[in-house]
Amino acid sequence: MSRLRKNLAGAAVVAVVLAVNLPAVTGFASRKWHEYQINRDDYKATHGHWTFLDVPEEFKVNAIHAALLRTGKVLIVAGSGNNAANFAKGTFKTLLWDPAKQGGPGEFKMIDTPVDFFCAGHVMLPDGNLLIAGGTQRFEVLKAKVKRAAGAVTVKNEDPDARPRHLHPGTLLTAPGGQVYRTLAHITVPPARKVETGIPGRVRVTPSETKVFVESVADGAAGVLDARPGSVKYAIQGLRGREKRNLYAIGGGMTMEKQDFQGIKDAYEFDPVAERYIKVQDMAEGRWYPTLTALPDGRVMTVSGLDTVGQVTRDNEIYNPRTKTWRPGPKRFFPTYPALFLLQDDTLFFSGMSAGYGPGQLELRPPGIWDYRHDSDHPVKTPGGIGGVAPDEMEAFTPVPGLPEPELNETGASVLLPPAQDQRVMVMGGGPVGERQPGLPNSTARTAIVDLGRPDPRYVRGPDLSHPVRYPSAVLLPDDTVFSFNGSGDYRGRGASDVLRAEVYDPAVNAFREAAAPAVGRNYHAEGLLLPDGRVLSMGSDPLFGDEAGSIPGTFDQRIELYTPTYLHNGEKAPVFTDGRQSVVLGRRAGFKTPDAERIDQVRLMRPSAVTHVTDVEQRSIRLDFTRVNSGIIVTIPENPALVPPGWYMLFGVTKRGTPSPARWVHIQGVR
Ligand SMILES: [Cu+2]
Repeated sequence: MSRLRKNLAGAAVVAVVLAVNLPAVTGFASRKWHEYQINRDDYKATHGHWTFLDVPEEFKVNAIHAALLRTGKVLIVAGSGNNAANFAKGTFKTLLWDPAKQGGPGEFKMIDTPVDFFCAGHVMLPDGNLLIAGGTQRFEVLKAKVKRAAGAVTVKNEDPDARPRHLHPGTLLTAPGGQVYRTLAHITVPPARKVETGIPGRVRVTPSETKVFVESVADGAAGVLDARPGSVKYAIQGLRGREKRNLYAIGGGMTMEKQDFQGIKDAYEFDPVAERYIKVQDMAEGRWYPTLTALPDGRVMTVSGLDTVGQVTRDNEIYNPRTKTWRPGPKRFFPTYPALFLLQDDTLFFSGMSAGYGPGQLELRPPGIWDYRHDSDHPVKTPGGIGGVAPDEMEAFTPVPGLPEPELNETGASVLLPPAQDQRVMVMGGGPVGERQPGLPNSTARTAIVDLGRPDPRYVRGPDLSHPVRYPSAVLLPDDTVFSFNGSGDYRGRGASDVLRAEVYDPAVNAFREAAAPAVGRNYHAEGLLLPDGRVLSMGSDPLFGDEAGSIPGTFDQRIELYTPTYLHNGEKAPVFTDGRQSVVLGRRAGFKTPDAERIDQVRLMRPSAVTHVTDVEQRSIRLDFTRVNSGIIVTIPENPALVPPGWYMLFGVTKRGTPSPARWVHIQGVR
């Protein structure tokens, strides 16, 4: 550890001690001194400054998802807000915040929310609509509350000439031993598929498969069934004749274990101009904790998530915004909310970080490069249960070695470092899979960086964060630094482990520098994003407990904070753009008017964030070549859509001292 790093870490510790561990007796004086310190101009110029956003009571929501729209407004999605009572009542919330109207009328607006988007995935589409897919079908049932044995089955139909068959919830299934189970959701079972074999008169019939979750009709252990996955054939009651022979269910054991959350198949586009959700085709799979990544042609790769029966799906799907429909994508297992970035050679990089669910074995979640266009996609047997990976599944996937502390791969942040042309991904912090793992720390200060432009990329350790944390937020800033803040030392802030931490990573010197500490500790279900005026929004936090001992349940923190980086406190007048092109095709040039051309040293094109659960695969900052002319600058947009996925971007002009202009929104269009 260099001396500089030691000093930085020391200073950060002092700041946190001041902020959180004030003894009651000296509290008042210390707080006053602290207040004075952080409000001094020279402190703001070196550390930045935090303020609270004043949110009227009726607009307070559980901020679980957030996206910056091309109108400059921020969509803050709660859905049920991780609140089972709201879920039961069907109370789903979305808040729209307009930073440009701060303190004025129309600053906040509630948006009608059609389904429970809690734990959906989201991504910007080329036209500026936000695709939001998945959400909550059913809350989890903890083991202590499980009253009846339950499990997932697959209903099969072997009849290619049958009509689609609807089965109501409550449909009864009988196991060979006589135990009876009832289905818990509506399903529609399609007919079997006929495939020509090439031999005249002979077709091969592939039964259709539809998943459904069932529970025992009998209470308690009477319904428990000990069996291997797929080994039990269940008869569906009430069927006769041909239907009875062709329609049945296959499943495994029925247990009294914890029942996981289940995902919905629903997908919507949020229109930022009409300010409403528009229903599009359902996905084939239910998804809860999926990741959506924009592809160069405007389509969206959608992976992972808990499906309609609460299992991590490996059936990925691709959304086409032109037809507003879904097609199956190549099958591949990822843990939930995987950090999956588009690289400039049109492959996808999984950083190794994820949030939430999936088996912990490292061989099932290696970081690596997925050549999704050349994935063979033939059905793969999955030894070892759900999400098992057969060897042939690795053929389109090149693992990237070298990640330090590889077992600490959950709830860490991942960013494509600025500028995106460098093709370097950094991971920060994180913890073990699940609540805790024997022999492993509950969180890490580790960072690691991989240069994906190299022939054989591997992770190398970066400078440590000032504290070990899970759930760190990481936001790209227009001056090519990364703002890293918040997080907790333990699972969901347990043991009062929130860290009032903020620091800035500068890729140019590969080091962190301390920033002003936020006032609110934030852990699970928290997020941050860059605003068009260069500030950073910070919100959400969903602690498991409300006290250090863990004796009372936690409450969601609805307070919102804003961070003003040092570059807005350095005394320099920010450059401004007064006019310019609103729409530019990839590879073309475009002029932007500014009286500050001489002072503009760098130009960045920044894709707005769509963030949840420590996962933001959208934000990226692209360096633009430019020339100065009399009345402004002329920029050149790179021509590679895998570097600049089509969509709306923020254009920032940045001075030598790092002061950004307010952003100008530019619509980057693909070549048709
Ligand atoms: Cu969650």
